[in-house]
Amino acid sequence: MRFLDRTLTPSDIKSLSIDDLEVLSHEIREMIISTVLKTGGHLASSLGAVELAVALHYVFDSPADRIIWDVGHQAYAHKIITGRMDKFHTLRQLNGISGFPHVSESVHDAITVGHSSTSISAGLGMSAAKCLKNDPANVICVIGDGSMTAGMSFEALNHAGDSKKRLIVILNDNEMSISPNVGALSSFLSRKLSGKYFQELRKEFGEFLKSLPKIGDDIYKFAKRSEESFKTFVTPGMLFEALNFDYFGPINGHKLSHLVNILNNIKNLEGPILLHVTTKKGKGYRPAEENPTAFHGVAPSTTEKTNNFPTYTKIFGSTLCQMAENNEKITAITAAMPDGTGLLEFQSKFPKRFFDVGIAEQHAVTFSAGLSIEGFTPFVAIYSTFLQRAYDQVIHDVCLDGHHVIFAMDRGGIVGEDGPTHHGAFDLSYLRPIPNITIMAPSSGDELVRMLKTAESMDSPVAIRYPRGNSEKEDFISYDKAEAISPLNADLLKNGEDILIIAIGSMVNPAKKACQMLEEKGFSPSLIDARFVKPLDEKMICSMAENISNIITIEENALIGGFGSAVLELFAEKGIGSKNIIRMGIKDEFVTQGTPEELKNLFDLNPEGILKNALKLLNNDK
Ligand SMILES: Cc1ncc(C[n+]2csc(CCOP(=O)(O)OP(=O)(O)O)c2C)c(N)n1
Repeated sequence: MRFLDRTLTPSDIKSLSIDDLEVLSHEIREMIISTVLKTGGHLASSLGAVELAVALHYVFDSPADRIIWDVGHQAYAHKIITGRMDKFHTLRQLNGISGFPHVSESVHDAITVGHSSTSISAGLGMSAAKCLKNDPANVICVIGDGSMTAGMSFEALNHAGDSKKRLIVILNDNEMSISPNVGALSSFLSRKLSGKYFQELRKEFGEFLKSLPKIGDDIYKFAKRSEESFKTFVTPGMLFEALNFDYFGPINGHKLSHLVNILNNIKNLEGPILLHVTTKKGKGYRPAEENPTAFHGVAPSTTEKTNNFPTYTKIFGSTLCQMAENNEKITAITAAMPDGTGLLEFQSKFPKRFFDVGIAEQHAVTFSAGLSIEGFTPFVAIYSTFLQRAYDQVIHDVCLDGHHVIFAMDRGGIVGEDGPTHHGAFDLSYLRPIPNITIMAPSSGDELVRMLKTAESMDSPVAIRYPRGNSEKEDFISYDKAEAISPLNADLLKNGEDILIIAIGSMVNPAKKACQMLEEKGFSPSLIDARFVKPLDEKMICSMAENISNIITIEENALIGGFGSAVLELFAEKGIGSKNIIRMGIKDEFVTQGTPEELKNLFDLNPEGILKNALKLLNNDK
């Protein structure tokens, strides 16, 4: 009988032998591979953390002991062991289980996650609370070497070292972020792993000792002490010990016997502990081991390719390269996502003007302000959801002084299966109130090229937000042929009398289709592609709205504070008093997971939904 023939809970595995745990890990790995190749998901990271999850649940008592998975994309084995095996096939689907730990799903998910580098802060908070409650339970944070590079992790390490609270931090070191990990910390960790540097220095030191004619007691003790401090000096222990952590490792994170031993040993120690574990990303599935970046996130096997048209990401990356050929001031910045944001071509063509700063969105933004101050034109390529982390830097370091930094915001709107932590649902709302910024959203691939050119020609902060997924045709306009949009104006696509639809970005195309449907029903709609969220083309919007009483605004963004709100603010200011206005967009809730289509349907963000709302207004009018 297989262990996974029945649903497991953590208590089921406590009585197993180490050999049994090995077999269980093998079964879990098989289940992860076969399921994720169907459902899609974070395959390589989860395969690397199977033994870690098994050992943690074997040694600790979740949920009394809190196990916190940083980002949470590596926690599939944890899900399988904590009573979710029978739902595992619903991973990342509408109404299925989440791809990340989620508190509503299990008491074993200590906190809901998806964005990186939060685990040590959350864990330290829990540990401080346990201290106040005299609760002796453990708090364990599992964090990857990529996530460890973020400022937030260092802020937490700094606080943890000072507070001396009981906290176990497990550094899951596979030398990879999504792409190979970058930065000084990463080189420091891998230098130790190769061990060459240390081995060579140690050999030299030993030979030096041997060359001494006679080693007296004192010299010997001194030599021993020196070797100890020397060892600390060249190991990652140096860094963590300096922050008051007791450092253990590195140990092989796929050897269950080692993991179980060391976890049992450190379990009852006082103060902050750092256990350094080395793992292989993609472990046990050859294609993922060989290409962990490609298997970091895999698409569902059922994904129907709607078309092979270039994605907005691709159009951005390719246009930026064309731009950089002509303008040597163009620079590109990514926070550990060169692939996802479409910058690989730029990286290889213009390596000196390309900056991967690690998972450090705040730093990426202020670093770009620095580039701009020195006369460069930085394009910060970033997912909408991750720019949230750098809000203060956008306001304080870029917009306050009006620096020419361009935010190329990918994944604006609903992203799909990654769910609530990853939708770009808020950017229009959070950027709109900031003075000096121009906000654009293209309705097509060609428009994106024009907007990039427009942004290049400006001299102030700009955000261009575009959706995940494909554009609407096979090719896109080349940078040379594209004309900057000047003056900043909207596009009147249809000039009818019965209803005015004002759409932005990804919602322009569905609105076009809805207009056709309305025309087929005998109505005469107007349609504006607003292009700019800030500043609005007040002249066009107001002149149209003054003559048409039925109005719909539509956006793939939160309704609160978004594009529709901007239009209503404009109407209030100008005294335009139409009562028949419907704002369409994302309601006041966190959007769940599912395919983008399923999720857009929930909010009527499709041609049929727009038609339905339009008919509501038109029928009331009669
Ligand atoms: C704030 C934030 N920025 C970017 C990401 C995208 N992201 C998800 S996982 C990941 C790499 C994490 O690397 P590591 O912690 O080493 O884990 P591994 O996948 O190697 O196991 C990145 C950049 C994120 N989730 N959160």
